[in-house]
Amino acid sequence: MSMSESSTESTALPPTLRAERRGDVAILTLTRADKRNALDDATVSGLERFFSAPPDGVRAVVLTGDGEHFSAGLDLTELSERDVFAGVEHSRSWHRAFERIEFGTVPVVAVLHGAVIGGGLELAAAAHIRVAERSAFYALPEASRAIFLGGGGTVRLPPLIGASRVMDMILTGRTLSAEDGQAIGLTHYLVDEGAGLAKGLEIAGRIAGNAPFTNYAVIQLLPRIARSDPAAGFATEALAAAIAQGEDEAKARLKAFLEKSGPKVARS
Ligand code: 1HE
Repeated sequence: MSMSESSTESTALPPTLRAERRGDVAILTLTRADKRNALDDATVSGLERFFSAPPDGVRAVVLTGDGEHFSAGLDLTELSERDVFAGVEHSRSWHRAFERIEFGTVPVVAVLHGAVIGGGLELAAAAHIRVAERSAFYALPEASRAIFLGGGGTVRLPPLIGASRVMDMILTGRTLSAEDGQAIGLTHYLVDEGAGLAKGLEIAGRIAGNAPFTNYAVIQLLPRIARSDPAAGFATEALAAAIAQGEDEAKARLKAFLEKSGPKVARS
């Protein structure tokens, strides 16, 4: 049953977003294929609402797009009407929405194909895992349009691929293929055309099987520890480790392993 039939959360979504449920995984799809899933204000605010309060029982989200492209980025038709102050507020609204993805309550797997451009790449960078079909291509064409990144890309992309590569992408507008993206760590999983959603669901299903607190601690703490000084990082890690091991779920899973009923780690 789709969530639009079963819960009130998604009734608040704009028509450019569709939420569905597969057990404890939600699929959130950009549905504006006729405009190449360009991100307008209503869509960005819908993303913020969805990720601020994922439906009850959802333990991971797959984020994808209808049509030939994941997202052409910022809806350029909305740009001409903004003055400077409105532009700052607009960028901040994207920051709020994407912050709810990166630092939300559940891990997010982005499934990418076709254009992953500008704000579309900033959106993908806010997800925790990226699956790319071979058609996916990444670009930051802001400079050629005489604008600037505004969806958090200057913050989120450098830790992923290095400030120097982001500099090159912005200044030259060059396009990276899904394979290029894999070589530099942007694409976590490279899959054949049409295989992205199945792979994304498989990964999300595995993630959903983790203890919710561990997933939460990973998405909340890992990026912050990576940006902090090591001494603060070690202290934060130690506290998280102690909290996690005190959870009933951890006790049960460790007991299961010691009693030979828990899973072993398998070779890849
Ligand atoms: C759009 C947008 C858009 C398409 N805003 N309407 N993003 C860009 O600079 C990318 C601009 N788009 C493209 O380069 C191409 O559209 C694509 C490579 C993504 C796809 O090409 P194609 O040939 O499949 O589609 P199309 O014919 O170019 O576009 C189909 C329709 O979508 C068309 O509208 P129509 O009414 O003529 O049918 C396009 O106008 C519309 N469309 N992309 C609005 N982006 C927070 S700051 C972030 C800053 C940025 O994101 S900058 C990057 C902006």
